[in-house]
Amino acid sequence: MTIQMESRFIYLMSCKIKFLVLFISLLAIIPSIRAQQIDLIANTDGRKSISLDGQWRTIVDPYEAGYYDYRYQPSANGYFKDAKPKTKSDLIEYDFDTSESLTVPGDWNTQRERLLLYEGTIWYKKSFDYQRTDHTRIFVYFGAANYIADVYLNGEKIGRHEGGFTPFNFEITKLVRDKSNSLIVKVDNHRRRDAVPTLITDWWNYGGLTRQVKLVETPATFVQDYFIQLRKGSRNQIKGWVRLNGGRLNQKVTVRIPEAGISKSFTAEANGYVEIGFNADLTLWSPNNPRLYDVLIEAETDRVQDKIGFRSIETRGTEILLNGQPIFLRGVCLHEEAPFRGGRAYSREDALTLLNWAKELGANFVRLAHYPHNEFMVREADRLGIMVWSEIPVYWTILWENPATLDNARTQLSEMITRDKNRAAVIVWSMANETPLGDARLSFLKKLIEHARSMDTSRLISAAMERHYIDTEEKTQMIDDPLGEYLDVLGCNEYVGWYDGLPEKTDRMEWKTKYQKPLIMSEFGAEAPYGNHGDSLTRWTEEYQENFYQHQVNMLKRISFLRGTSPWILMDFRSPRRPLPGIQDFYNRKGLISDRGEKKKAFYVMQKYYQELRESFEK
Ligand code: GCB
Repeated sequence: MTIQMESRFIYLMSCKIKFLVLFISLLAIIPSIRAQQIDLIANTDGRKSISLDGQWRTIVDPYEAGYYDYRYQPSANGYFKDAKPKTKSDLIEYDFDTSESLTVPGDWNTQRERLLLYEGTIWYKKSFDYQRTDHTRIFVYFGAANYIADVYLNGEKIGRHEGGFTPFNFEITKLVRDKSNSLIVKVDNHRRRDAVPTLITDWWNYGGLTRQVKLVETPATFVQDYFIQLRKGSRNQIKGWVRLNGGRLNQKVTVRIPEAGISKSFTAEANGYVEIGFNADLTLWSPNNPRLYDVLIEAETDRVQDKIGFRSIETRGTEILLNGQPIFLRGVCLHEEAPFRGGRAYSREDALTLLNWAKELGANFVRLAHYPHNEFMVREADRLGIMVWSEIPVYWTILWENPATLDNARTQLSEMITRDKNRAAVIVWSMANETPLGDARLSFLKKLIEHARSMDTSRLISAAMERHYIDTEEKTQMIDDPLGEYLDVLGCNEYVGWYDGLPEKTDRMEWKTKYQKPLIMSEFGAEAPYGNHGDSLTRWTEEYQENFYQHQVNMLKRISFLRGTSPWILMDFRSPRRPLPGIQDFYNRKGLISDRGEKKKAFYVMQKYYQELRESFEK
C-alpha cells in the first residue's frame, strides 16, 4: 500500500466509524421519542384555571421570517423573543403589540377575509400576569392548535405539538413571572404528505388556536389522570386507575361516588400509579336515562371532581348491546363546523345546537367525523344521552410505510383516548376512514388497534371501510376488507345513488359480509343546497336528495346485520373540493340541514325512519 493509498484507507475507515457512531446515537434517540410520555392533565374544567381566551396579537408569516434566518437556519432571535427596540437606533422588524389581533378560540380563516385560503404560519401572542403561590404548579393548556404549534414563554421554547384536533399542555412553573409574561405560539397549518391527515381531505384546513387556551394550576403533587369506567362485560364492577404527578407519589388515593355510597381507598406506587377496582350498584347510563354521577378523586395533596356515567357496551354476533340490551344506533355524522356563523365550532353553544338538531332527527348516536371534536361535544353528548363514535384523521391516503406517520397517528389516538376515556357517551373508537386496501395499510391500522386496546379495553373498535360488487350486474355488495377481522363493529361508507348510479339502483341491492359482526352504515348521502327545487332525478335538488334517502332507507331495512346508520351529514360544511358555482360555492351540501340551520326535505325522511326504528327497538 502506498502512503497515499494508506491515508485514503484511514480516511475511509474514519468516515465509516463516524457514520456508525451517528447511526448508533440515532438509534438511541428513536426509542426515547417513541416512548414520549403523554402527560395530559385530565378534566381541566374540574381544576383551578385561568382562561387565556380572547384577543391575541398576531403576525402573519408566510415565509417564516420569524423562525428562519436568511440562510434558512432556525434563528436565535425569532419572533418568539418578542423583542422591543431599546434605543431609537435599534432595528427590529416586527412588533406584536401594534399588530392585528385574532380571537382565540377560533380559526383564522373566517376571522379575516384575506385569510380564508391561508395555509402557513401565524404567530400568536398573549401577555398575562400571574401570582404564583408556593407549592403550586402551573401549566399552559391548549384545547387544540391546527396543525403544528411551537410554544414559547418569555423567549424560551417550552414545547412543540403536532396534530390539529387534540389537546396538549406544558408546565411553566419555573418560567412564569409575576408580571408581563409573553406567551407566543407559532401555529403552522401547512398540509404535508406525511402528516395525519395528509394532503387531501374533503374539509377546510382551518388554521390557528381553534380551541380554548388556559392556565391550569395544580398542587405540587396532583391527580394528573384517571380512568374510572365499568370493567368490560360487567355492569357492577368499576375498574381503572389513577395517576399522580409530582414529588410525593406514594400516597393514599380515595375514589368517592357519594350518590352511590362509595368511598374506596388505595395506595399509589412509588411511580404514582394505582389500579383501582370495586363493586358498585349504579343506575346505568343510557340515551333514555343519561345518568351521570359526581365522582371525586382525592389524593392527600389534591382533589378533582368529575361527572361520570357508567354503562357497558359490547357485541354478540351481529348485535350491539348497551347494558346487555340490543340497540340500534340511530346516528348522523357531524363535522366540527359552527352552525350559522361558519368556521370551526368551539363552544358549548355550538355543541348544543348541533346535538339538539341530531336529537330532533331522532338520533341516539353521532359519528364525530373525521377527527376528535372539542371536549364540549363529548361532555354535552354525555349529558344529553347521545352515544358517540370518535375518530382520528387517518383519512384516505396516509403514508402507510412511514414510521413517523404511524407515530403521529398513534399519538393523536392516545390523546383522543386520554381526553375522553371517562365519557360514557363514547362507545366507539374509530381508527380510519376509507383507506385503500394493502398490506402496509393493514399493518399500520392493526398497530393502531392494538394501541387503542392497550389503552382502553372497554370500548368498541371500528373503522369506516369501503365495499365492492361481487357480480357484474352490480346487485350484490360485499364487505370483506381484511381489516374487518380486527374490528368489533364494521363501518362502511357507501354512496349508491349519488357517486354510484341513481337512487333506484339501491332497489335491487343485497348486502353481504364475510364477518359475523354488526354493521354501521357510517356514511351515505347526496347533495342539495337548501331551497333548490326540481324533480326527483334532477341533481342538486332537495327532491333528488329526498328521493335518494327514500331509496336508501328501503335498502337499509333489508340488511339483516345492520345495527346502526350515520348518514352524511347533519349540516353543510366548507370544503375546498366543492367548487360548483351557485350550488356548492366551496361547501359540501350533503347536509340534512343547511349551514344556516334550514332543514331540507331529506331530514324528514331520516326522521321518519328513526321514529319507526325507535318504536321497533323500544317496544
Ligand atoms: C366520503 C368521505 C367524506 C366526504 C364524503 C363526500 O366518503 O368520508 O369525508 O365528505 O364522502 O361528501 O363525498
